Amino acid sequence: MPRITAARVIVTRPGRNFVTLKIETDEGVYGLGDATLNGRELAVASYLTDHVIPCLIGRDAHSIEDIWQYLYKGAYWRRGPVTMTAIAAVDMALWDIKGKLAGMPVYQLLGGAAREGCMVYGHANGSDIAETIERAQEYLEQGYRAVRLQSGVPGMATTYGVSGERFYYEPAKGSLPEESQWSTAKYMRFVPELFQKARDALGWDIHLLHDVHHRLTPIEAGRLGRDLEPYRLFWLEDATPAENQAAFRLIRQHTTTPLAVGEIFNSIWDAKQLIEEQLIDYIRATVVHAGGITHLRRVAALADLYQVRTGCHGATDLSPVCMAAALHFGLSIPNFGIQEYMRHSEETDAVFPHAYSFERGLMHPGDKPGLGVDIDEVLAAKYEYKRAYLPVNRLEDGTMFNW
Ligand code: KDG
Ligand code: MG
Repeated sequence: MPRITAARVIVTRPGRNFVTLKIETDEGVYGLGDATLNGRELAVASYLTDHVIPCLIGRDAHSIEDIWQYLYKGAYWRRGPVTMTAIAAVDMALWDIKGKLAGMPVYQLLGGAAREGCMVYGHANGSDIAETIERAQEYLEQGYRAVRLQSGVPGMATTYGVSGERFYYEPAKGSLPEESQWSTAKYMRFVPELFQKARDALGWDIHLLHDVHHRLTPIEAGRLGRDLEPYRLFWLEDATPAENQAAFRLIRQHTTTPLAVGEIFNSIWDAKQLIEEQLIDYIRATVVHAGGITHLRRVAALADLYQVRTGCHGATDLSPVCMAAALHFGLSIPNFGIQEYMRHSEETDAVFPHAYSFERGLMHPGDKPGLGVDIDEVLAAKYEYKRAYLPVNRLEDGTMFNW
């Protein structure tokens, strides 16, 4: 039995902040887990260091399910992003260890490959429609089969998803939260034109996606979904905040545009009604924020009963360790839909050397034993943590709104 002998948290900032858990065993094998919660990183680091790690020492590293239940039920305080991110980090690291000891990539332990690779979508964003389409064309040239389109909206100083960066969007910046502004009317008028021009320029062989980022009411979302129906979106994401799962009934009554939700979910309970009532088509919960591979498999199994497919969150604030875990998971489940892939910076990739790769629009986790990701701790130590917040958002009259 491989015993856990030590565990520690590594906080580093190769381009952006990441929190990584490293668990060591008496068999000389170690595992890595991503524990990054954007804008609240140190809360998870402390949860792990001060409360979780002391309970891990001496345990059987193979007992993944038992350790998961121990941390979930044993805390008494269930769920929540900090708790579930910490549990996810332990879970990922233990799957990594099990794979290394078995001499197999994690997807083999999960049942083997159920497909050639995981279809991914990239982020095309521009200050206007022409620039957004130009970026999308670059993705097509690179072999992508799916692209998310976000464009600056005329009359709005800032828009969610739009940045100066070419292949990704990095919203966590200020040492205090930046303030952005929102106008639902301007946005709603503009988005159908973006997709109409995108279809004219890009054709119909590419999947197009769009993220509303929790900004509409259910009835507004229903109308936008209906206005976008002619352009056959792959999905409309986070159309309305989803604390009230029943709200999606209203959207569903008005549109056949497929709906995706759940990047901020941390447990199966956040999605239960959405899945059981078939109010969504894609569930976006991912490994790091939703309790690890162990818990996400439960979410996917429930979703499969209702023909809901996965579409895991994969922005740059999810480290390469999470990306690898998501690919092992996605490759092995029956109801994989798509995986978000916002490329990491060169600094991030250098700190986290990894086996996963991209080819013809699909990603594969690689065949190295475990998750196939390492951390260069010497390099990581050169990048000091710096506080960075996600922005906040206000309506034009100053009312605090959803970001
Ligand atoms: O940390 C928050 C980001 O990951 C999120 O805003 C990105 O909405 C997002 C997406 O779909 O990637
Ligand atoms: Mg999103």
